[in-house]
Amino acid sequence: MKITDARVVVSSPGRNYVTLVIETEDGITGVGDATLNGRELAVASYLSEHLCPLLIGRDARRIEDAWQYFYKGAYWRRGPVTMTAIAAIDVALWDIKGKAAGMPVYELLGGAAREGVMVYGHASGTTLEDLSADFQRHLDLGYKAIRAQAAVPGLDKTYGIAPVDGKLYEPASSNVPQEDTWETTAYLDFAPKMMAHVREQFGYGVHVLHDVHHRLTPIEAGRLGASLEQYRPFWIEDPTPAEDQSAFRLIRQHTTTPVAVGEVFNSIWDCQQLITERLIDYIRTSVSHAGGITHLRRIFSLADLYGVRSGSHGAGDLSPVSFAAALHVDMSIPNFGIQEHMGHRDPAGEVFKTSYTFTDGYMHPGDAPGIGVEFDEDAAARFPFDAKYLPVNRRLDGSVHDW
Ligand code: CS2
Ligand code: MG
Repeated sequence: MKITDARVVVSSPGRNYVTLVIETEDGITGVGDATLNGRELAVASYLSEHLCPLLIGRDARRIEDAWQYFYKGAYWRRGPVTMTAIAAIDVALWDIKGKAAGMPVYELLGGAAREGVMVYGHASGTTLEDLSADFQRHLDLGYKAIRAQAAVPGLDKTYGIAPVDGKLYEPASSNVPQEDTWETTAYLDFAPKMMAHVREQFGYGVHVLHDVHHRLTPIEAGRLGASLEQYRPFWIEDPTPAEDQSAFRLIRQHTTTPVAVGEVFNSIWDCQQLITERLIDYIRTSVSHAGGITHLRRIFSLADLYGVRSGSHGAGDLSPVSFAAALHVDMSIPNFGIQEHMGHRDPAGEVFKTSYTFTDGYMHPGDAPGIGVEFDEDAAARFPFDAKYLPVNRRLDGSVHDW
């Protein structure tokens, strides 16, 4: 099954997405998501200039060989750009294999290990009252798990607060990086109050998650975890930057609050110590930034040996293509934990025709052959790329901090 064409489509239906389209001599087409928020054109160029020419003539059925060829053949291994590009190829080839077999990809991965995939939505508010209203809205939609984020009093901008017009939160919203202000003490004093408020309002029958977004030192993260234990969060996410995997030992020494890390990871090596030392409870690596379905399954298999469960990233800047692929992986693995489901801003649905469904807090990828997403290139052409940057965070003294 020779590959006859491989092309990159950069478009902006609601936000920027980079989509790889691979065609075979049999007329079967597969798609992969190559979006890297704020650095989209780097991956688009890596694919179109360096990898797509090498795809032509390859056998589309040889997914593992392609993965090894583009990983080891790069010489310069790992990194978000390389691994997002490889991920897009990998997902597109799995899409083709499913279509050729007439089966949804999860069937090729061993079939359904569950009836549905529990997802969590994003509730937020500039005040605790607004957070409660958004939290209730997600409960009314049927979510069993909801992330809670609220503006920190005294800080003019806080991560994760959706606009009041009901649009989905989109951090990459300006054509130069927005500069946010951060003060850890104000956050550490406020976070327990926010969690207490949510539990007082909604009880303990719903999973409540919280994203710290890389902003604490390890000992501050241990203090946060300890202060939240009585409110039983499902997890605290990215409590501290994870380049230093051994730093998580300090967090474990101070709290039993579950820890989730990994959305910025792009290979098994980024999380090997975190998993094998059981320093985390959920690994958040995504199908679009960690080398595709092939590599993500390796990471989750390693995690399974150590009692670590999956909790994949699923923000709006991962396109419907990678969200669909994520659901196929989620359906098939034994150590599934939870799947982030932020949704996608209109008019993404005009470009990505999806098969996945949401019912009472659970999602299913559908049984369309492949990953179940039809990509409308003509529609994509109506939404040209619109360069946007993620924010930069500064402490009150003006020094750059983790965003
Ligand atoms: C966030 C992401 O959803 C999350 O857990 O950490 O929305 C993250 O901020 C974006 O993906 C960055 O592009
Ligand atoms: Mg996050």
